[in-house]
Amino acid sequence: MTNSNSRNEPVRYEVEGPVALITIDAPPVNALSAEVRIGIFASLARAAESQSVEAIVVTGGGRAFSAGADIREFGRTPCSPTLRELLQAVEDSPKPVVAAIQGVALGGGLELALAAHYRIAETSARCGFPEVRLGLLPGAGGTQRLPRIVGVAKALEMIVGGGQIGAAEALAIGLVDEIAEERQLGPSAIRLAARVSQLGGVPRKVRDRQDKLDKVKSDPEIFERFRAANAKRLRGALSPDHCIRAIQAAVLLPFEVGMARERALFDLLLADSQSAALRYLFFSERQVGRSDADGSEANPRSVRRVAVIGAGTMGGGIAMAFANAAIPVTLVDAEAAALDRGLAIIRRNYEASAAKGKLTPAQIEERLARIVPSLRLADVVEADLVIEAVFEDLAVKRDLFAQLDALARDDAILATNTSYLDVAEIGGGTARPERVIGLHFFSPAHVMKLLEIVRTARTAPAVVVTAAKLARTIGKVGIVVGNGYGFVGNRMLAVRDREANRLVLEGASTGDVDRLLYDFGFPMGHFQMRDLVGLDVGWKRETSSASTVREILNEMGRHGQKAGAGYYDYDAQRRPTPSPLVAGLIEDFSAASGITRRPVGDTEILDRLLLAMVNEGANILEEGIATRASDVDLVWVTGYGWPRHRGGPMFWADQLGLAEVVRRLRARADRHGKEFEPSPLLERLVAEGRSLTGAPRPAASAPLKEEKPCTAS
Ligand code: TC6
Repeated sequence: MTNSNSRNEPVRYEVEGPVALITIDAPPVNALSAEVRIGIFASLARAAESQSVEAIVVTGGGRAFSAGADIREFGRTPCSPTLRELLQAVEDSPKPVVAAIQGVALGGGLELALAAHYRIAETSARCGFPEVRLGLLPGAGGTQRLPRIVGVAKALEMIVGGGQIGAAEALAIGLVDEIAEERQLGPSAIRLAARVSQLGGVPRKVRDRQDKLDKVKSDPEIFERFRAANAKRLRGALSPDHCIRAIQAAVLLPFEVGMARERALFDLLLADSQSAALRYLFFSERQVGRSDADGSEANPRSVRRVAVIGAGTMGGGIAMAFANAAIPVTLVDAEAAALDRGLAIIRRNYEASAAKGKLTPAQIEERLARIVPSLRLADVVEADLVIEAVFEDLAVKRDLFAQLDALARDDAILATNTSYLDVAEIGGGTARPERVIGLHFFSPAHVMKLLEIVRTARTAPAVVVTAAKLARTIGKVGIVVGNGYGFVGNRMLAVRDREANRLVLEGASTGDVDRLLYDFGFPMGHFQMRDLVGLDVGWKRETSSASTVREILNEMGRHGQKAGAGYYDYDAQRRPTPSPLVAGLIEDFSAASGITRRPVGDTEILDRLLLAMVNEGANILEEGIATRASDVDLVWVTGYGWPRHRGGPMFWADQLGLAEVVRRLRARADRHGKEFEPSPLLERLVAEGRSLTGAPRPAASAPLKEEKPCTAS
């Protein structure tokens, strides 16, 4: 093979016999940055000019064919060759181009493969269009070429769904032409290229294929059916809708016009705050867990076995989260009946996943085998990490920690799953306060992504780093937070709860509050969420004194969804209807509390619910309970259903403009009390002209930027 590259070039050019091999070598994921585009463009020209080269293979070095456009370049002035220009050059190449896919071909990377004339993938390769998760659409021809090759139904599923498919499926649907055995991709691709070069003539182009599109012309309702079936996914988010429109354009319009339509829709999305929010979350998630232990260089310790104390809903879910990640768990409960019940629920949960096709029967047994039940607390001795998930009571947890301290190995980490209590106090009686930490899982713990990692003033950096690494291992977004009441998530929720309760006593209805939060994009409203969690969580009959509406509801047995009644009435399918009884009860409670009810407008409701949270989030940052504004956002997006396309409360506040946030908070403080006085952090940021997240506030309609030639940096 001849090779004429200088070192560190992001694109390599080699020649083997009649085939030019163009390799993208831009770690970590071969994103199609300006330098890479320039490199591929120049290599294509070189291959075109070469007398000896008859066909071209484009492939990726390292762990990806390509993860697509360089997301960091979005929003900057685009430079030429743009991805679209590059792909045009690939497709127009007079010599056939074969895309040889290993690792992942995502977004623009898959578009590059679709512009090639042939595609071959290694057995383990994965393909997908994740743009929708960034609030975008495949804007370099993906929406026009994919339906031409795999059909409209599959294209809708892949582009609007944003998931990935494996090589076998890619072959089955015609996305790739051949599969290569592992580590045989290079030679197989070169052989394919040499073979197709023998065919002669103009290489076939995906753009010229029409058969799959014609099929849909007799079924124009396919798009409306898809919208209806995916209404939940489409709610409030712009990009899934624009993806559908672009695919529709592929069916209705000639290729070039469809391409222009795709570009126009892409440009709209790129200028919109939803995409800015989703791109911000993409990078924020990758920031999580980095240099969180006070910048310490501490090394994570290995966690080979975990013990979970308490086989209730939380303990069972936590055990599943570890078993799912192939980490063995000892599940301890003092009562045999509770342990049996917990194990039965775990089995039921796995069987439900299997019924949805997510697990095989063998996988269920494999995971169950990793959970070893025990009635003896002393069995924690084998664990590197012990997590307690018992009743939320300081005395109970302190006592348990004292026992665990005596039974667990000296180097084991003791963790509490408390959602509000002081972690330092829980572990205060142990001889190992530096190995005490909070691991606040969210219910159901095997499903919810969020894990608040609570460090006390004495938790050792190595223990924090270990928890952060473990979070990644078990597929959680592990946010390191300080040890303060309710940490980040529940502290902000408590503020929303306070305002929601005040609003309904002042004259709003529970339905008003819930409708506005739902329309904002939350999966459900505040009172519906309370009903779902259970109104009796943290409630005790002995101490209940009808001092709040919630206490009264509990005293009436209205414990929420599971009881068929809470703030709402529920039918057998757990569908809510407003309860006239509860409405009357709230009115009586207002009167008894001396509150004169009044009409409360939508703006006031939303301001009080959301701005109160923003203010509390700023206080949390000011106090150092959260390290970064993006951590506060991730807590709310991954744990509490804040709509992703709004970025999180801190990002949302930046989009409103902090000066506006402070102005509205002051106005609310005048009317509703000092709780709304702006956080000192907000005041300071406004004075300094800065934002919470570092994100600039977008112009109302960002002008499209002119393209300029790329210069390699
Ligand atoms: C598109 O293509 C649109 C085209 C139309 C244009 C008109 N760009 O996730 P990891 C970085 S839109 C820039 O930790 P993994 C990432 O930030 C794009 N950077 O690794 C991180 O950097 P850090 C459509 C990127 O193995 C590092 O790479 N494509 C990009 O867990 C490692 O990432 C996508 O949406 C990128 N495209 O997962 C794909 N991708 O170390 C997005 C990654 O400095 N990427 N980085 O923090 C992914 O889904 C995953 O990164 C992965 C690898 C599956 C490729």
